[in-house]
Amino acid sequence: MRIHNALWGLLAGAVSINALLHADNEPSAAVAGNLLARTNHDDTDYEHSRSCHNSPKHRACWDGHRNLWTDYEDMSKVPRGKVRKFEFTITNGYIAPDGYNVSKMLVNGQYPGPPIEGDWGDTFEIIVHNKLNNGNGTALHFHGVQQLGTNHMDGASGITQCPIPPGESMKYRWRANQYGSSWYHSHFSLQYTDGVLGPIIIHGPTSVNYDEEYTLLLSDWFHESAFTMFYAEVFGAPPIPESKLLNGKWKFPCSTTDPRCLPSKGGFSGIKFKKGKKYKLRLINTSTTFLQTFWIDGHNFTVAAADFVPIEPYKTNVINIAIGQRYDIIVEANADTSKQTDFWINMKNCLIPPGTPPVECSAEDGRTGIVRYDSSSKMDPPTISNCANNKVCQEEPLASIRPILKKNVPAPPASVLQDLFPSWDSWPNNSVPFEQSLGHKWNMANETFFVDWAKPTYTYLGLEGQRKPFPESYQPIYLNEKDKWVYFVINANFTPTRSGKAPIPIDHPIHMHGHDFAVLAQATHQQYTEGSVKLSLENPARRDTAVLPGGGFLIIAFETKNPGAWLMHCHLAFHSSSGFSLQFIERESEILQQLSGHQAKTYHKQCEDWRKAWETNPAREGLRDSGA
Ligand SMILES: *[C@@H]1O[C@H](CO)[C@@H](O)[C@H](O)[C@H]1NC(C)=O
Ligand SMILES: *[C@@H]1O[C@H](CO)[C@@H](O)[C@H](O)[C@H]1NC(C)=O
Ligand SMILES: *[C@@H]1O[C@H](CO)[C@@H](O)[C@H](O)[C@H]1NC(C)=O
Ligand SMILES: *[C@@H]1O[C@H](CO)[C@@H](O)[C@H](O)[C@H]1NC(C)=O
Ligand SMILES: *[C@@H]1O[C@H](CO)[C@@H](O)[C@H](O)[C@H]1NC(C)=O
Ligand SMILES: *[C@@H]1O[C@H](CO)[C@@H](O)[C@H](O)[C@H]1NC(C)=O
Ligand SMILES: [Cu+2]
Repeated sequence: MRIHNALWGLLAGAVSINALLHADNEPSAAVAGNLLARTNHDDTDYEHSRSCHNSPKHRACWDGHRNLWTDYEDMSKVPRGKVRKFEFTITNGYIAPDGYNVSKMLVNGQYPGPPIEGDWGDTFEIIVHNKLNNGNGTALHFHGVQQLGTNHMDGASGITQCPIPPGESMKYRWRANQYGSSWYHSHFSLQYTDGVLGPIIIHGPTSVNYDEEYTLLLSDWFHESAFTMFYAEVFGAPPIPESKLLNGKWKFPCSTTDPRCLPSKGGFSGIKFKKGKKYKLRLINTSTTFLQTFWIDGHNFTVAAADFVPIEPYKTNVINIAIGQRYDIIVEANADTSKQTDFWINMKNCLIPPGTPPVECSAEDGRTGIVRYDSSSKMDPPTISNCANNKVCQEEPLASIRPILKKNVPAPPASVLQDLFPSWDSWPNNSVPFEQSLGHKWNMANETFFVDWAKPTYTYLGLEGQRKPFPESYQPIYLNEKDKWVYFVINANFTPTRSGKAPIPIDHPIHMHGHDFAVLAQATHQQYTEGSVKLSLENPARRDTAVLPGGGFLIIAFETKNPGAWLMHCHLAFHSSSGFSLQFIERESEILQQLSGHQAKTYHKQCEDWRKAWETNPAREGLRDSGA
């Protein structure tokens, strides 16, 4: 992906960022230019289709009485569904998805792992076998799934479980109150970057009609192990990916004299279009480092859902997707096929800092996959575009994300906004002035997150004996009042840190477990001060991942409706691993009640086994990451 050296230097903090910052143009104008007229719903009769069955012409309905307007956060209103079973074995293996042979960790021998697929309201049962031979534990998290009443199935190691020790298994079971597109991934250290992930597809209503669908997993890709690269983050900056993958495929331009170069294994993923049909594409960003820009040559599209939340449709021809985010888009197969029948699907890294245009058209090859109207074609399309219409590197504007199921947020008294600012600390000794420090770790709310896998949050809460006070590095934020709106500012604007150094202003995709939060405000390069910003309270954007723009702030709110220990972290995996994380302890007295006696015993046994396995694990001596 050839990001130029300036970017590396910038990330490493070695060059002045001013040169790049002055390029901060007026993003709103550029964004508006890209945002085509909103649909008048002329291509969907969804306002009139509340009581029918889901079909290509009636995607807003579901089963006759549930539809796009059903409150899916109320489990009693969700379809009953059936039980869907999956069995995943995690192993080590060699793969070459982009034509370069690398050692990774695989789900059922493949990357990406097989889909978890079913319908709205179904119960999903996933048995995970840890057959890794490198001593790694594992744990599966189901990204964006709210886990209403099943916090213990959240798969966060060090929080809701001890890791699954090598040679052992664990069964997850949860019910899908939401529907849409997402992904599952390991929540053991940096393991998802090394391959342990796959799509989650939950069929339900959609705010735009379509005929058929495809799932597109978009990812950056590294040729080294994430565990090795972690040192690059701590002693410098997040490593730059070598490659990018669309559904686990790409062509890396490697040197054929390199024995790891296997060009015959690389290639482009293709999807087939039939003229006149409409396709739902589930775009799922499973990246580790970069925000990406996505577009398809010769096509416009309509955005129908953001994360697990159906939205009022809007048209565009290019979209930015942060790590962990998803968009369901509907593309009409109506391209001009008189000169070509193959079209590039493009994906480009967004340049950091935010608000700047993408790398010049020539700097990075945007070609990532192919749409084919002639299914027999094997040709590469003639290139139409290698730049995304000046799309700036910024999350989709909040005003575009208007949930169909409307929820308003009560205005907060200014004093209740709690500041969870990110910052840097010197590492390994946080008393050393930053300039003299060897490395750094990330803080959230002035503390570096770190959990002991052998003593998860649940153990401190009293699942294996007495309730004990948390160590500071567990960063619990207690939310004990029931059904109450809580509000947080995540302020990245040069907050004083312990070591006196402010982090370089780049975008951080903030993800929360157990909730869709409302996004009340989002600003780039701007200081948050009380009362200085008008909050969006009337049906604001709701999702599980939103960007904290570089040097700016993000204000979120959610209702304490789901008891549990829920992580909130940066989804740039290397940041989360170096401490950019914290946890909410929501309605503590109700958390452990969710486990049956049998489940509590299983938890204890798995922890005992993990503690035993860990004693002889050589990784004990190395630089350990935050855990989650
Ligand atoms: C990939 O590399 C491993 C280790 O060197 C080797 O065993 C394996 O055969 C290679 N795979 C291919 C397809 O060449
Ligand atoms: C996990 O496996 C990687 C190699 O794939 C190794 O570098 C790392 O130390 C292991 N970590 C743990 C905690 O076992
Ligand atoms: C996925 O997210 C990363 C990180 O936020 C970003 O750089 C990348 O551009 C995104 N991919 C797409 C296709 O939007
Ligand atoms: C995409 O939208 C633009 C602006 O409305 C329009 O000019 C163009 O013809 C559209 N392209 C296609 C393939 O529909
Ligand atoms: C950490 O740094 C401070 C200030 O330089 C020093 O006084 C202290 O001894 C150091 N601590 C350790 C454990 O090295
Ligand atoms: C962060 O912590 C340090 C020392 O623990 C303290 O001096 C400083 O005031 C704190 N900063 C904020 C903004 O809370
Ligand atoms: Cu981050």
